Amino acid sequence: MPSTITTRAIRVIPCSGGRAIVLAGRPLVMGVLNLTPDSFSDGGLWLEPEKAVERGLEMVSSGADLLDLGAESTRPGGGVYGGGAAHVPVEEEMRRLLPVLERLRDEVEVPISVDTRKGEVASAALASGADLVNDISALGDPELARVVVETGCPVVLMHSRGELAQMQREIGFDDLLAEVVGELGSAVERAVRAGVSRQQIFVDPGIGFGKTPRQNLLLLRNLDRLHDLGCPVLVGASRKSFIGHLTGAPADDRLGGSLAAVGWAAAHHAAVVRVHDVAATRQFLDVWEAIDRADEGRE
Ligand code: HH2
Repeated sequence: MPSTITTRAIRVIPCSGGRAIVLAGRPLVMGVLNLTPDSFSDGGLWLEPEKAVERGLEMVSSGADLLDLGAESTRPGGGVYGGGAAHVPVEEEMRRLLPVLERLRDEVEVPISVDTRKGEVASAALASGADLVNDISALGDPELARVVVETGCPVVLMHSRGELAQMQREIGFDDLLAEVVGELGSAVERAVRAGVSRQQIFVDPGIGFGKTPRQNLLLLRNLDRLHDLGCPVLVGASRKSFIGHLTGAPADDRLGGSLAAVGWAAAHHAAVVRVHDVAATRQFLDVWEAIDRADEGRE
């Protein structure tokens, strides 16, 4: 594996509420907290607000550098997920999200991201203390772009094509890497034209969103290509179905495969890894980083 982290420049990305994302050394660990009944690997586990807050606190004490709160599953239809995620109305998404966000905001220091495609939800979440927006539709909702511009918060733009219900049924890349990088680049330029600061944008290849298992592997294999876009890269491969496809393991038993993807992402300069298993990921990355820095000569 190439050495990566010792040469990385420190970069501070300010959030809207006064916190900041500090990129230096190993990739930051973003802990996934799904406040949904139907997420593909942990649906229903954290629906109860008390349990969700406990889970968020546990992830932070296990070493999460960021939390990502989502109140709408976005698993695509077709492929292994049948009809895909159910549509969640704005009011329901906010009902699931805001009480947990408000409690966690008071109790943790790390930046909190809201995983939403809806401007109205993002606006309420940012007003309730969220620090950044993670949008799998890459600002498909113009209202969401407006909210990001108005608050100046960081935003994750993820690659996907078409509607969630259809994207696994309509996979059609002629040149996977050129198209994913090109489309993400267009999303970045659209966001910048709408007024988003380029310095606030993360890009994400969208592992599992409208891609075959092999295409997911190829995107990870060629992660370096995403750096051409000049934005920090976030990778969300945790427990995804390409790991099940390779190994036969069910979604709640894919830690080994998820860590392989984390190691690969770390070796290829990812800035953030989005994961369900925070403690194991931190242990993996802390040891990985110690090996990478061993030449620096501290005991
Ligand atoms: N993957 C999921 C959700 N949000 N956001 C980004 N930026 N990148 C990803 O790869 C990504 C994401 C899907 O995972 P999960 O949240 O565990 O499942 P569900 O959508 O079923 O809630």
